[in-house]
Amino acid sequence: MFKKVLIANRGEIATRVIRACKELDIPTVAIYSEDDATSLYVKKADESYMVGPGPIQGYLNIHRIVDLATRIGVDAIHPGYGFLSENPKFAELCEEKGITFIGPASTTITDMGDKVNARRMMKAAGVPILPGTEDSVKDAGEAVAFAEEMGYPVMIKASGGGGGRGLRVARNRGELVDSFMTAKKESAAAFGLSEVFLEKYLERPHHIEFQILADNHGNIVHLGERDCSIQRRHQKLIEITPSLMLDEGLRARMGADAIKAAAAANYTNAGTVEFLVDNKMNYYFLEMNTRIQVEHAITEETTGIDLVKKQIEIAAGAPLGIRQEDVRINGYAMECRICAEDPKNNFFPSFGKVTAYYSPGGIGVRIDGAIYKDFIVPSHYDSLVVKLIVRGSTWEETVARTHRCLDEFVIRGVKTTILFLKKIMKDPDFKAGGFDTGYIDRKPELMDYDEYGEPTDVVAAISAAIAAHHGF
Ligand code: MV4
Repeated sequence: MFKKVLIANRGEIATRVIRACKELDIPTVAIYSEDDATSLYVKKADESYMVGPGPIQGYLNIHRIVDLATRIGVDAIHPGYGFLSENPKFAELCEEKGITFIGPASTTITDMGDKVNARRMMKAAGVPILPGTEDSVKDAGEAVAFAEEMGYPVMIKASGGGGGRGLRVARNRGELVDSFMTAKKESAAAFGLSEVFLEKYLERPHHIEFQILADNHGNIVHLGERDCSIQRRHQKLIEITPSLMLDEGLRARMGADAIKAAAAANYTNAGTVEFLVDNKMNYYFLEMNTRIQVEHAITEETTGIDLVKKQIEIAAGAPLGIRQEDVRINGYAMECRICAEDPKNNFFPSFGKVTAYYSPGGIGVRIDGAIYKDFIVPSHYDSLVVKLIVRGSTWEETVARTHRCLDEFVIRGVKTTILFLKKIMKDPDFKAGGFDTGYIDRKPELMDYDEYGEPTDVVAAISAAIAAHHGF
């Protein structure tokens, strides 16, 4: 096993990795920037080092991080999610310096990071992909020719993109010609790669992703799926497992294709195969995420498998030790991402000091977070401050329990998404499983919540007493 693991990340996921290392009895190293100096994960690690005064630069400084690791006897690095987690140059530098990158091979990251290439590899492996171009598209004329053969609407996607960046829908020739050059320019600016490709556009699909685990000895299993359709501007708000729309047959077929996808990519470690599913239950490979994801915990709750510990063990060369037939999905789990944002102000980030904090508890409740009373939510990073992960034996119980937990939550000093999430838990369409990727946009009434929360029983009782006193 590893002698010392460095976590090249911050916040919630750094804490999550430290917890896994402690259970495996592996010493940990945290890195931090100036404004994270007082963060919880920095104190929880066995050693911690400041890697940059600037907010973001330190966490992205490949050479500084690898040099530090080499100097202090670190033999493995966990990249978490975001930051360097899908940077093939970072994985490659680790490989060169003899430090184990806890993730897939740098070549796999490169292969899956290029979306045109990923489509090609999946098609060759027999995994269904959306109709689209085999190569990147050079000019608007070529784009129009493809679109008119395929039929509108089409989606223009950046080959170097992913996760919702660099996307455009074109519903006719005019829109396609207008969008094409802009898409290419934006893609060049954002990803340093101007290549774009076209796909047939699927209206209001479901986003279903399969969790896979693969070891260095050729064993691959899937741990079921997560429905991540509830998102806003490509930011996920709520994730659910298992999906309410899949039956056993479809789950088995998609799971087998997820494994096929992983095998085709020479995948090792934990990964996610994303699919779009239409309302006729056709499914298509979308992309592969070569990292641990924010929403991994719901899969841990229904399968009982600690994904981060598995990542570390796999990276150390251990066999998977799980056969597909051993994987059991128990009940339901749902994650609510609690963000320091103001939903009523276009989800504008909210930062500053947390003046009061109380987190829910009880049966089926898990809190993975990085905040506490007096914590100062820094302004430079992702606004995710705590994840509420709830397990239940049925979907109905899981929804009711999540609402109960959101009601117990107290976070003061910064605005959060808690009340908005509570509103979703009471929405009849949500409760009936009637959601796809268009859900949030279709429901402006979700913004219609009382700024100060629903009156609790106590407040209601006091109000009633006052009303009675005044003779109303
Ligand atoms: C699509 C699509 C419809 N048709 N591709 C958005 C994230 C990126 N990974 C791909 N995305 C989409 N690709 C085709 N051909 C619709 C989306 C999409 C979406 C996908 C998953 C979750 C939320 C979404 C919200 C809007 C659009």
